[in-house]
Amino acid sequence: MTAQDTLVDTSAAATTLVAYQFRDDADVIDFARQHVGDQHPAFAQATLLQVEEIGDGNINYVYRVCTPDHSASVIVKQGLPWVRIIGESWPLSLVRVRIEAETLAFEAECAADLVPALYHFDDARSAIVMEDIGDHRNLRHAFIDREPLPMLGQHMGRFLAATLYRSSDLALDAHDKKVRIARFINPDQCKITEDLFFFDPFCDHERNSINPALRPDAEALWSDQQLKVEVAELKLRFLSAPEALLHGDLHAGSIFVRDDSTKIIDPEFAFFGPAGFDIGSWMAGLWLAACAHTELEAGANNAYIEQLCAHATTSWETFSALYHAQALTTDDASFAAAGVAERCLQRMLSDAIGYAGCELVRRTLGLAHVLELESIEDGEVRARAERRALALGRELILDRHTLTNMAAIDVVIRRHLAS
Ligand code: SR1
Ligand code: MG
Repeated sequence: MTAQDTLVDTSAAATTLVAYQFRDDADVIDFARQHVGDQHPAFAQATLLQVEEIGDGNINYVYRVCTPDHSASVIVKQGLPWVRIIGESWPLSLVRVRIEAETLAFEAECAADLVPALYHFDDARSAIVMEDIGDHRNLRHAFIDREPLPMLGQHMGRFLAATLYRSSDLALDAHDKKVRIARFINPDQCKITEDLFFFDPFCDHERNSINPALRPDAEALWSDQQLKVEVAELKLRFLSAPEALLHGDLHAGSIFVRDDSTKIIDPEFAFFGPAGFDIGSWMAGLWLAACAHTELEAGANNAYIEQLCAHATTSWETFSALYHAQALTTDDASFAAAGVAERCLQRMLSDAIGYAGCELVRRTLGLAHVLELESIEDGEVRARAERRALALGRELILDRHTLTNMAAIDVVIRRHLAS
């Protein structure tokens, strides 16, 4: 169970041992045994356990501790004070591990079936023990294999509606909300997003990774002054609008799936920010996969592209219906007036479309790319798919205030996918 996106040049990984770091397999196994207990009796009673390091994400170490026949298992995730695949030259606060644990607990209150169960958080060792969801597979691979995933849109819409509403000002007492905002201040993780999502891809930054065949398109985008102003506005809202507790990194690599089940993992980027950020990050993941499928297998993928577009529509429809229903139950008289819920939803949609646009651009030009596009081996062919993502991203950012409903957005998406 790891979160997947792809980074360039991962050669300089850290070598220094940190005092609290797991020393060896036995150390990981002892830690898991000690902290699972009643929550997973079959695991607690197992006499023989083994461990494998399964992390292929960018930031942390992830271990599966299991019986030899894999009949009982848990996941142990440990953070070091830097980005795993870069090393000590990119330090990172360990507060992210506590924030991940507390966000998982909050998400479980909202939608227990859609997240792995949290068994234990250990501050001293910056480690989390949680449910193994190894019977699910990463959504990126499911997308590449064109899995239909009939429940995906409904599950994601429900997750977003529950987490974003229940951490909002409509649901929380104002004092409680301020305490929560403080508890989820997550500056190092936010700084990664502020840089990698909102800044680098919109200029010729050394951290970018750009397909040479796409270079002229990137240069044209960098000279678009109107676009920079719109991205600045989106970044300002990211920095200054603590509307709801966000997952904060809701790309397809943070989602695991079965036909009948969806699990959202890895909320280490959680903080109170604009609700549309999570919604847009999620929808952009669908549209990035759709862009990849325009070139992955010529002529044969229209049906799957249709399904990906339908997931976006279902996600928004499910989200907006559930959010609206919850908003009508608010205890705060200020927010009970007719039309408040609709106004909130309109704002979230235009933000979501803007943030989706940024995600499309950053996964095409920035440091961290997506496997769906990267799996297109031929650079010229990949550039055709990436060009669609770039052009779509730009239009969504620029037109987010006039694209006021999902039907209009869907028309724009399909036009770019067919271009
Ligand atoms: C160095 S971290 C690069 C990216 O991976 C994470 O999952 C976030 O998406 C971040 O932007
Ligand atoms: Mg992650």
